[in-house]
Amino acid sequence: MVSYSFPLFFSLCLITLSQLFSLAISSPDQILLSKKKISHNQIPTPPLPILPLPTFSQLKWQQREVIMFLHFGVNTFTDSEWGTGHENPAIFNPIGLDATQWAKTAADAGISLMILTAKHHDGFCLWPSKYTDHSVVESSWKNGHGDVVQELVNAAKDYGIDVGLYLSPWDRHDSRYGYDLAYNEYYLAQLQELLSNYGSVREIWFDGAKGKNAPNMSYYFDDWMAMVKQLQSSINIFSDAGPDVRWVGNENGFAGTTSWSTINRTSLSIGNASIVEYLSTGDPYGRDWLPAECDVSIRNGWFWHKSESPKNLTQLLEIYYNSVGRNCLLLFNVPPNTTGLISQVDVQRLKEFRSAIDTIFSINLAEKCDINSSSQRGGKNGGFGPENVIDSDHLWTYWAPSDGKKNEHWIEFRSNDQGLRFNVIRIQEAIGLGQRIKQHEIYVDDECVAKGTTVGYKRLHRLEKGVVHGQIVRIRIKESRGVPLISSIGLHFDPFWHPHAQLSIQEVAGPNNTQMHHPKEP
Ligand code: FUL
Repeated sequence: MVSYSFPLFFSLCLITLSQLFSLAISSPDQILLSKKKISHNQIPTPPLPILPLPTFSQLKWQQREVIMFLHFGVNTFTDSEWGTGHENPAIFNPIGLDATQWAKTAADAGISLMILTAKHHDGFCLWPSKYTDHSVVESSWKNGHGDVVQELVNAAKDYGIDVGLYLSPWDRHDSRYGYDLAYNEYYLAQLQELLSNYGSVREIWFDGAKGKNAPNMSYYFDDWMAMVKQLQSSINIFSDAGPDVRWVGNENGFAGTTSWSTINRTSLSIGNASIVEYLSTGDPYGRDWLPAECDVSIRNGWFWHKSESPKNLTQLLEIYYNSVGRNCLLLFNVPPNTTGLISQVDVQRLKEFRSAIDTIFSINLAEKCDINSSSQRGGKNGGFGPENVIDSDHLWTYWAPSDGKKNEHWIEFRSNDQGLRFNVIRIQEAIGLGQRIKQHEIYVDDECVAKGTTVGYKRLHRLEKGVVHGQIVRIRIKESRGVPLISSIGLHFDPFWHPHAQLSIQEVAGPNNTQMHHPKEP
């Protein structure tokens, strides 16, 4: 307890009284003025976020844009997509396997994460799991001393690439499958091996596929998820229902034109065909941040087949615009062949793909324009001006309109020389503070050339009428959750885009395309 002497107590009371008195005689205007004075001297702060928000690992994941899937295993040697589980492990013999070729191919394509099928539905393990003999140990490859997971990890490290693993829940080989306790223990034991012995793993893939005649059983998802998070702190867990990354609902590489990273996890479940539409669009009222990943193969099948060849560049670009350009990540499958290498035609196609993307996006015509906006948070020089949309930071510097303005927000680019000629518009939101934009329109010299709903991390519009030539480009945000925060805008020219030759989903997906991850049962 504090004790005061009487004179000290008396003078403290006097000071407080005189403060109260001066407050009482100052007019409301004076109070406002003194508040204003204070706010003038302060640096404008960022606006409050709008929940839900991405985690640190989800933000890192989103910035990767394109990642690589490697389907490899006994199916590669039997020319099949879904193995029976009865394959003789001796058939697995990729004599020229060179994981550095895989990593180099990825690095040359600007890919920073590779996900390997450590175990597919046939149950054959690409690492020497001590819990089964159905693995590389029983194969002819390296006389049973090989470990594909380890080779991938070593090669990826040399190229600065991260690793992810696919461990199929459905296992057609193991006799414990169908017995809840025994199989869940087996599955968890394998998860522990993969997530403890190979260093940092950035994504784990829980596939929802299961054949119609497979034994009925429950997976102990809560145990799996808890164990994964305990063993790998910066991992993202993929499944139809997250918790970190969700399936987009098809295997064509196409997201919905409306694409929210937010959704309600309580409405999702793994292997549920009735929610594919919800998975592809997400939910503006969703309470969970759970962005979508678009998995698609460079060939028709997931595994390598001699008879198949890679999709052409036009198809790959169509996929890119419809996945990365719709606020999603593109998980691109490039399957190693029976030698254990990515085929040269695929390597070549990936190179063409990367060089096309670089050609399209390396020049941003917006950089040469005068930029204006309807308003800006904190006034001129407040740090939230429209010029932030052309710097190289696509996350944490952004244009923010002032809070109070209820009207529509817009940002405008004026060419200061002979005009702008472009056919692609790129818009990116500062998603670190939540996904906000619900409706937007783009005008060139007062003519509407494109419109859409969500934006998210990245929205790409290829202009339906082809190349436009104009002086003033205005992007109008018609509706958003709170004020829109735009981190980057690009006006680009895509020499590969011919609107009349646009491909349909069927033309991109090929003949064996399936909506759910369920091909015909072998
Ligand atoms: C599906 C599987 O059935 C396919 O074989 C492939 O692995 C694909 C990525 O997921 O569910």
